[in-house]
This record gives sequence, structure tokens and C-alpha cells, in this order.
Amino acid sequence: MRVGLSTLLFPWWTLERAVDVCLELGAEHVEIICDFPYFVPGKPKPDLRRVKRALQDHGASVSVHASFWDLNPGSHLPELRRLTLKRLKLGIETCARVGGDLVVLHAGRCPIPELRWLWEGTRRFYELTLRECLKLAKKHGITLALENGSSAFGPYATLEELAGFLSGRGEEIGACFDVGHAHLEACRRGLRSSRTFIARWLRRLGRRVIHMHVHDNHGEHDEHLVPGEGTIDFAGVARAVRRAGYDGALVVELYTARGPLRAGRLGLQRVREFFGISDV
Ligand SMILES: [Mn+2]
Repeated sequence: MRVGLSTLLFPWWTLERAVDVCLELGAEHVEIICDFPYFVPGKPKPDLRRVKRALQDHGASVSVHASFWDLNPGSHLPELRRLTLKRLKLGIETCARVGGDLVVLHAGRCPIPELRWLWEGTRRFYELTLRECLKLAKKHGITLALENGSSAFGPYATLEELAGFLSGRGEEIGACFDVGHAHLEACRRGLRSSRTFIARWLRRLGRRVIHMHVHDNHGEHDEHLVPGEGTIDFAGVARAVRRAGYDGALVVELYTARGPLRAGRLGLQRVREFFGISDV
């Protein structure tokens, strides 16, 4: 398993600098956030050739996290859906340009989940958006990874729905298993042990898990803390991940405005310790 960092942690810098810092901290994989603050209309476009070269020089692999801010791939508003699709396509193209083969996508959001027709529409629109994304991804040899959400405000955000969605589909699409979000889901359901819940879903999803996000929280908010700073039993989760036979990237997906460099360094170190991966 390769241990990586997400550029989510470094919004203060340009994308080029953020990727360099991830590599300097020892990340073997970098996940590029194709969104604010790096990809914003009216701002200079990141130099993706330079980014690709830096990754190659370090022998690091790369993935792209497609846009999510301000968007909704399952929106009932056609204009918003079109804009979302445009931004998601930018993510897929960016991934191809930096030499990656995997793009992470979020679920759609339903404004009033209790309204059946609204929920069903969100699901249908989300699938239409996804179909367009899959066409472009296929052209570039890129696999899409749907991420389990931090809340259940849209179809396919929970692990159960995500597993159901993936069960009838081919290898062009898989799951991005977010450990922090899975912990929130277990806590929301009032389960005593999120470790058992996480282990069960890792087992059920099996080979459909093609990517992972790793971060901690206290079971209430999506804090994106360094593993060990919240209430997730990471030693137990690491055992479950190994038992499930997962061998992809472990993207340490942190966010803090206070001491991001320290958090990045510590996050990589903790994940290597928990998962028994030696330093590079
Ligand atoms: Mn995530």
C-alpha cells in the first residue's frame, strides 16, 4: 500500500507548490483537489506539465479529487447540473494530463431527502451525470471512484447504498472508501463499534474498494484530523483493510489551518505506523 497526501491540506499555496510539499514530506502518492483554490475562473491555471514532472521525478503516483464545492451532480436544476458536469470533466481531463488513472467523485445532494420524488429525481440525475463522466473517463483510461459521504443527504452516500449501486456495475467504477466518513456513519447509527462496521463494509465491498481516504474525527463532525487525534480505532481499521486484501493508495486527507506541515508529516507517519508500512 502506498501512503499519500491530499492537496486539501495546503490551500495557501499554488497547486505546483502544494504538490511539491506533499512530495517533500515523503508522500508516495498525491491526490490533487481539482477545485478551489487551485482551479478558479479568473486565476492563473496550474502548470500541469510541471506537476506531472515533479510526480515522476519522485516516482509518485497520482489521483484527482473532482470538484465538489458549490456543485451538485444530482441537482434538479439543469444549469447547475451542466456546470457540475463541466467541472467534473475538468477533473477527469486534469487527471489524464498529470498521468493519473483514478478520479474521486462525491455523491449528489437531495435538498429534502424525506420527499420521495425529490430523492428519486436526484438519484436519476446523478446517474445521468455519472454516465457522461464515465464516457470521458473511458476515453482517457481512467477509473472513477465514488466516495461514501460524511452525511446521508443524497443517494449513494451511505456504504450500503454505495455497495448496492456498485454491485451491478463493471470495473470502470469502484468505491473510494473514506474511513473518517464511515466512522461518522457508524456513530450516526448509534453503533457501539465503528471498527466492526468499517470491517464489515470493507469485507462486503471487497475488490470494489479501489481507493481509500484516511483521516480521523470524534464521531460528530467531518474534522479531517490526523489519525490518532479522534476516536477511530485505527489499529483495528488497519487490520480490517489488510484482511480485505486492499493494496491501493491510502490517501491521508487532512485539513487544518494551524500547522499544516506538521499535520502532513505526522499524518503520513501515523498511517505508516498503524498499517505497519516501513518508511520510504
Ligand atoms: Mn474523503
